[in-house]
Amino acid sequence: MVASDKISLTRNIPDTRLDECKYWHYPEDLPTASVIIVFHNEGFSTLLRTVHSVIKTSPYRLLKEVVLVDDFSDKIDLKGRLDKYIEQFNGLVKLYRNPERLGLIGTRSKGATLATGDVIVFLDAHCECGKNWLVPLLARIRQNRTTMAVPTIDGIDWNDFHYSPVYNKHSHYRGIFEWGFLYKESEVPKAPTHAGGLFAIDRNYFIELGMYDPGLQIWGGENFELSFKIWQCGGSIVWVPCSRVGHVYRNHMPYGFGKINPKIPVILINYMRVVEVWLDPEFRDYFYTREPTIRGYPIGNISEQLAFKERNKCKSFKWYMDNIAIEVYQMFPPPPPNIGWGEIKLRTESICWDARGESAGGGPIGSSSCHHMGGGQLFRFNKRGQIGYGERCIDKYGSNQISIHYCPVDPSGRWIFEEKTGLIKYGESGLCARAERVGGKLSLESCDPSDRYQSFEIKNIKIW
Ligand SMILES: [Mn+2]
Repeated sequence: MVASDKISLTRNIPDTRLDECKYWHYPEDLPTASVIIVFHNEGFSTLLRTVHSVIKTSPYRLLKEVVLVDDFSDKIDLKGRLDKYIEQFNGLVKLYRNPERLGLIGTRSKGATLATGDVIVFLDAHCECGKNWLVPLLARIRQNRTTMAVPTIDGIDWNDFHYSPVYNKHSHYRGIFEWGFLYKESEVPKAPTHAGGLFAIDRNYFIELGMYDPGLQIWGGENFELSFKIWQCGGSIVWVPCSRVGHVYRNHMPYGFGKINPKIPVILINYMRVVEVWLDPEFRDYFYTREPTIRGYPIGNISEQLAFKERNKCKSFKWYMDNIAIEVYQMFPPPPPNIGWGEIKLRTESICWDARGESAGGGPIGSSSCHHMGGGQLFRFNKRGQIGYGERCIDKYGSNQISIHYCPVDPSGRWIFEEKTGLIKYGESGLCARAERVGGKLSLESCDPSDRYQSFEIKNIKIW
């Protein structure tokens, strides 16, 4: 915030568009737009810089209003000072406040019902809009009202607010996903998903879609829900290269989960709702192979969502994979089933493999007392010899250590679990994993079935 506070609320940012964007002609009779900005304890200057930037870069006749919806912030400058500040906009900027915490997703849906423009444009509360960013989005929606139009996002540095493109200027990208539903991107043509924060959509179409599933809590997964729903039920998503919006990428998530504190992360509950509604059964398994601990967790009532799908004769997830998200299979092949998941534990002692806070490219992992809570002690051993840890994989490190690596595209590995002896062999190298009883060491040593520190079991854990 110190950096943001020092920078003008009406600064100019670089024009990062392709040259051709400067010469495109757009129709005159475009729909009007309501820009909706939802926030919770946002910085005063980042929020107001977003507002100023929207107004400064949008044609006056097309910008119906800027709708600010405060999701129950408690920061003092977002109270009276904010009300006072927006008076200068003479009613163009409207401010609504939730009487209690509703979450980002619910608040966005609420913003859509409060808006009065033909098109709603959702922006995060820490954005700056590029030159003529709004018109190319509205033009795509004018052409087809069931198209969601997504601007191309530039980066604003959290530390010094430096503005720079994040995408290669002459390449075009699109949003996809991996099987744990971590959001990913790949190069164009049409866009199977969107990152979630910034997009334009016809307001009535969004309402016809039932907006976001009201069972999704706080934030997370809503971009997939809306993407799958749009594509499977006859709409489309396009990324618009001539529309550029800068977004502050932060190294932390200021939008916390408030009082809700279930036994598994809220995001995973949201993902489960999306999986159970929009994925065909065989695809659901891929997700639960990646997130085995949550299978069966109660996700509330989804009958409304299923009825919507039925009523609108929405297409199958297989259709979506075969026609829209075509590169997901190549970039993230379906994970083979796990032969075991949970903690990798010595048979004779409560000592478990432990990632110890390491990540891909970091130092060796080790072992520590089993805590049965997952986290750094949660691994998946698949049928094709790969040991997974979150979206990463476990492999050899140096001559005889073990560490976390980026997974190869092919979901296979060199590990062999020998059920009878409990040995975890590293291919045909003659090396096996060995956990020391003390000192937290985990290494690869010459296989010795009589060494009880080489004899493991893979034991399911129950986290809820
Ligand atoms: Mn953001």
